[in-house]
Amino acid sequence: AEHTRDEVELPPPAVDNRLTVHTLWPEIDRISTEQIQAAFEGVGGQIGWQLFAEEGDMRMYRREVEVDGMVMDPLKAMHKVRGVSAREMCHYFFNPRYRYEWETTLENMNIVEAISSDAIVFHQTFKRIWPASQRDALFWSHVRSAPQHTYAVTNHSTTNERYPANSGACIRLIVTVCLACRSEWPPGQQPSRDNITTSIAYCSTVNPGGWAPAGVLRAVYKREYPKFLKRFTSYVLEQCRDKPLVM
Ligand code: 16C
Repeated sequence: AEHTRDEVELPPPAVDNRLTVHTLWPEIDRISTEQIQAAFEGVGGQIGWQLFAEEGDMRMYRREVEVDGMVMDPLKAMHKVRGVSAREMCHYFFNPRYRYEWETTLENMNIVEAISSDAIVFHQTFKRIWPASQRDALFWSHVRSAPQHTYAVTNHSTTNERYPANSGACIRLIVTVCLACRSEWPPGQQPSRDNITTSIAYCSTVNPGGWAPAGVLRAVYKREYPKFLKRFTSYVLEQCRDKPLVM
């Protein structure tokens, strides 16, 4: 068979057995299920969600949440992209090979544990935001398929003895992120680059882990989230151009 792309590296259509025997599996399964379900729930009826960025089909909402003066605003973004599948979107978000190409907040990324084809533990350091201390994060990342032509990546903070928090120059931040994607195409047709539309729901909650000025944080948030989602979606479109659609 002819392979135009490393198909073995694409998000698998079913959970990898190596993951289901790992000690993190019960947590990964529970949190991923919750996150994917919540991702497609609207923000319409819910109190407190405010629209803060809108461009084309992209809409970003946040809820102002402070705990002991620390900003932990949850973010929810909706977008629509034509010409790429949910599986392709999640492939580029999950696979570390592409991360430096679209992730502009990243300073350094390390693979702590490659659990399976669909789960990896990462350590990342981020660019410093003046005047706060630099941040790092340690999180598992899991990609899975779900009903209705859906694929999703969930990232959630964890711990590891080899990577203790707050031991060096960095303050450890705590993150929960879900990128959930659902593909649609006209009934009675085969999906193709010309007729497929993928709806994206991106949810993120970042606890800065220690003091950072609220005003600076909200300004960074407002600038960086739209920048990320626009950059990431156009990166995937560019990568997929002239390649056969992978469902
Ligand atoms: O989901 C995204 N990326 C994934 C792969 O990297 C993964 C990452 C999650 C970590 C998100 C936390 C990022 C904190 C960055 C702090 C430094 C920003 C410096 C920028 C200045 C040039 O799931 C895409 C993530 C897009 C992140 C947008 C920025 C969010 C800022 C939230 C406030 C962070 C508090 C930092 C305290 C100083």
